[in-house]
Parts: sequence; C-alpha cells; structure tokens
Amino acid sequence: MELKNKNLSVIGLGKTGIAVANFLSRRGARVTVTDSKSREQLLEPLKQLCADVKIRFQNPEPPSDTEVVVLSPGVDIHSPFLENVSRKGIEIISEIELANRFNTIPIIAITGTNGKSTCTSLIAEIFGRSGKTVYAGGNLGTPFISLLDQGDADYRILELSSFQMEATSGLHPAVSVILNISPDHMDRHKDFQSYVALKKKIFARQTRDDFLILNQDDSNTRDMGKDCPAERIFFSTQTELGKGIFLSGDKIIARLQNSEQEIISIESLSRGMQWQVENILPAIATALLLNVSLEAIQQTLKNFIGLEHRLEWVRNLNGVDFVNDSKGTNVGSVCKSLNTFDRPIILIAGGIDKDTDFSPLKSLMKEKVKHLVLIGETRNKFKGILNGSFGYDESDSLEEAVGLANAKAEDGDVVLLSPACASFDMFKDYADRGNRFKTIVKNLEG
Ligand code: UMA
Repeated sequence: MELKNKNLSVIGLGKTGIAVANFLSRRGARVTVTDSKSREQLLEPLKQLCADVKIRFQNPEPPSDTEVVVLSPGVDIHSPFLENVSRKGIEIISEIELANRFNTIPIIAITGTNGKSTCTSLIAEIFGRSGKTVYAGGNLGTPFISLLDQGDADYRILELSSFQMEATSGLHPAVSVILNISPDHMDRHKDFQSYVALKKKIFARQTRDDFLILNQDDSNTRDMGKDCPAERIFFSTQTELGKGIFLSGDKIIARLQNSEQEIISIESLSRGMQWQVENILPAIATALLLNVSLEAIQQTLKNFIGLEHRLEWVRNLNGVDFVNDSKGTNVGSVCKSLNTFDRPIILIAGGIDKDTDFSPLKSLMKEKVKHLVLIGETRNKFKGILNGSFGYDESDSLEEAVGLANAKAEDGDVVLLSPACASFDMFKDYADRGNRFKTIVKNLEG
C-alpha cells in the first residue's frame, strides 16, 4: 500500500487513532484525524501526535480529498457519516486491516466473547518462555499497528474484538482461535448473526497450512469452519476428544499430530487459573501445533496467575474464596463465571444499564447462586427479572455489599463480584471497581 503523499483520514483520536496517525505520518502520508470530541477533551492525546497531523474536532466527517479512511475500533462502520464516504467510493479500512497490509510476520489471532485477553496473554507467556520472540496486542491494549514498530518477531499475537473485524478483510492468521460466542455489544451490531459473522472473519483467509482452534463445548463454534481449508482442532472441558485437547479427570490431555501427551494436572495450576481451563486449552494447543516445548508450556502454566479483574482469586477467608471478576460486564461473561464454580456462590452484581437483557441470568442464578447482593443503577431492573423468586440484599456501597456477602457466606462458598454491567455509576472504570473490591476483601477480619 503506497502511503507517500496520499491523503488519509483517521477516525477517532484514542489509543488506536494516535498510533495510526503517527504510523502514516512517518511514512509520508498527509493525515487528518477527526473526532467527535472537542479540543478541550482531547488535550492529552493531542500531545502524542506527530506535528504535521491535522485535526478536526467535534466533527467525524473526513475532508473531501480523503483517499482512504482508517477506522478506530470504537467507530461503528454503519455510522451515517460513513455512508456518504462509501457512496463516494472512498476506501474504508480498519486499523487491523491497515496494519495487516504492512505486516510480514506470522499471526496468531484469538477471538471470542469472553476470555480473549487471558488466552492471548497466556500464549504470549508460553512462547516467550520457550525463547521465541513474540509481541501481543490488539484489543488487549497495544494496537496492532504499534506492534509493527516493535521490531522483528517469530509471531505477532492479536486479541481481536468484533469491532476490529469490521472493515477487515485481508487478515490471514497462521493460527486462529475462537474461544466461545454469546451475545455481546448488541447495541452496536445489527443482530447476533452479524456479530457471529464478524467473528468468523478470523479464519476467512486461512489455507490448508494453517490451524483453526475451536471450542467443542460451544454450539455456536462447534460447526464453524467446515468449509475452511485450515486444519480444525477442537478443545473441550467436557468430552474426551479423539483428536484435540481436553480435560480428563484432573488432567489436561493433548491428542495432536498422532500422539497423546499428558500436559498438566489442574491442581498444578494457580488457584485462579484452575477456574479458567477453557482459556488454557487453546493456548496449549497453539503452542503444541507450533512446536513449542512441553517444558516451556508446563513451566508457564505453573506460574501463570491470570489477569487482574478476570476471575481473579483474591483471598480465602474462613473457607470462603473471594473472587474479583469486575471485568464481567456482560451477561455472557457472568454466565461463564457462574458456571465456573460447582460450589454455592454469593454474587455481587449491578452497575450501569447498557440496555442489557438480564433474563438469561435468571435460571442460572437459581441453579448456582445462593444469595445475591445488588449494587448500582440496575438494581430495580434486576429485581424485576427475579420477580420475588430469589433472595437478595441491596446496597449503596461496595463496602456494604462485601460485608453483606461475607455475612451470608459459609465454609466452601464463593463470594463473586461479577456485575454484568458497566461501572461508571459508582466507579471510574471496571479496574477501579475491582481494585476497591480487593482492598475491602483484604481488610475483612477473620
Ligand atoms: N470516536 C469518534 N467517533 C465515534 C466513536 C469514537 O470520534 O463514532 C472517538 C472518541 O471520541 C475517542 C476515540 O474515538 O476520542 C476512541 O477510539 P476507540 O473507542 O476506538 O478507543 P481506543 O482508545 O482506540 O481503543 C481501542 C479499543 N476500544 C474499543 O474497542 C472501544 C480498545 O479495546 C483496544 O484495547 C485499543 O483500541 C487498542 O487496540 C477496549 C474495549 O473496550 C479494551 N474493547 C471492547 C471490549 O473488550 O469489549 C471491544
């Protein structure tokens, strides 16, 4: 893709927009960034931009001489102003598509509704420990385009969201992973089918030399890729597979490339990761398929404690495990977290309403949740779906909520903060909510 003296517009001045604009500017393109926010709201990002990048504030429209538009993930491709742009025949691409056109290093790509960041980080750790040079990014935090400036590598490892797959067409990962799919971001995507179609783009360009790793236990992923020439490899926590990677009793077993290997026992994993085997299995499969040594895999698994705010084990007090799952901001994620435990759960949930339908939680809560403590703005909506069928407490503060949960908890129970909602009514963000939870829990007296 020729960039010199070409007019490119970048929509959105967040992390991605800054990285894209600077990448293009350094390669001689004439770059304009547009953002719906005002100058005052963008003072920090503005400081990070190359001097020759032009900006349009409070106006998403790219200039009329634009030849290519590059979208930040937060910008909906169906935004009305982009209809005008595509009517004029101007090319619209995502940041992922742009980076992919300049990338020359094999890609490992991970998508799914939940667990992507944990799986992506674990793959990066395993490969790093084995002596390979890898850089991980995408939805995880560092934009793909920024990885291109981090130098040569054996693999680039990308966590990909549905947002990033819009306006992405050329991506061709050597290994693609789809962890699971349940409804999410329905305020952005037209319907569930459109959301699934975006996820499927991850393997659209794969060939017979590549691998497509899929979740056997998820009916939305099980039948995927039947027409894809890549070798399909399945993982399961529920079924022993003739070929693939699975849980058998307390052991993770791999049956790949005509051999069977015992990888590790669940009790050798850190406590937080024992609950996230679904995210571990595809990471192990990726490593084995790309010839990483068993020793590097085992050593990493023994030491990996998982990510903050994602089913993070905080403390055991009087036989009760306290678990911080503040990143559980959608119903699918909370369902997964509830299904993780086969012990009584005291759930702390609630926050800001994202137009979420909470009803899928109702039957699972009856099965798994011993007691519910509601916080935040969505309290009444939760109460509505429970319709008197379920015991709950309400609380105005997280301190009080943890106290109420602790009072109800008995030896063997789990106290789980997994809100199913965004946090902005009471906290700065999900990390602030999770950190507050951890501090309160650590200060509980035994
Ligand atoms: N903006 C507009 N017009 C719009 C929408 C946004 O001008 O129509 C502007 C905003 O005013 C803001 C900027 O765009 O100034 C923000 O851009 P962005 O929302 O794309 O955010 P980035 O900072 O570039 O972060 C993005 C991802 N954000 C989203 O997908 C919403 C980050 O994922 C990602 O880590 C980062 O790129 C690097 O790749 C975050 C996320 O919430 C973690 N992802 C969602 C999730 O995990 O559920 C998908």
